[in-house]
Amino acid sequence: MAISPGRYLRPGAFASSLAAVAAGTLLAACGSSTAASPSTTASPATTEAPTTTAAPTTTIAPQNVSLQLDTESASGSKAGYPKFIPGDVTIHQGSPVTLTITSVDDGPAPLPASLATYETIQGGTETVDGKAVTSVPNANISHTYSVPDLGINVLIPAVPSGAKSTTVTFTFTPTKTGTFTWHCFAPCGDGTDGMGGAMATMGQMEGNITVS
Ligand SMILES: [Cu+2]
Repeated sequence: MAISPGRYLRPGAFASSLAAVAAGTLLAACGSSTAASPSTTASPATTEAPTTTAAPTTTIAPQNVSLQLDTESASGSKAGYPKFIPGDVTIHQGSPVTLTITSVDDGPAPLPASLATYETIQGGTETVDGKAVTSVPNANISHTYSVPDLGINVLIPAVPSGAKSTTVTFTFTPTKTGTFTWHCFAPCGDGTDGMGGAMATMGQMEGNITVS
């Protein structure tokens, strides 16, 4: 006679088995749930800004160039001074350029008769301490910022007594490209004619102006 295995199960053993199976299923379900848990480190929504590709334009904005004309270093050394800072500048053709030159030099250096052509403002409009000017008396010229190849001549008067600095603006529109030399033509350098030292040194009273 065949014996049913079930016969020999202790009372309650079958229920225990069921409980164990159920628990295993639950554990399995739990584990599987963990494993299958979707990654929640989704990258943040990348809301890209609309591409703003501006249409090409041929209009160049007005340009501002600031120059400082110092007579000594911050520590009071006069070696290498006076000079325009920076010595070299780059500008662009075809739109107005405003040079703003702030000078602290209160010493006049009138131009000699041989350089009288540089006693007049040329090639642009100038202001001195906010006032439009069309000339500066030669006796009061301290420096010039002259670019003969661009037809511009800026006059920088001596700082008035009682003032710490003078600010000159000069607005012009370069009409050709290239690298040109600017000079100061006021004899502010060394030697009997004032044309040595700073006047003969690139980076002091002469330098390059590049129009691109
Ligand atoms: Cu000078």
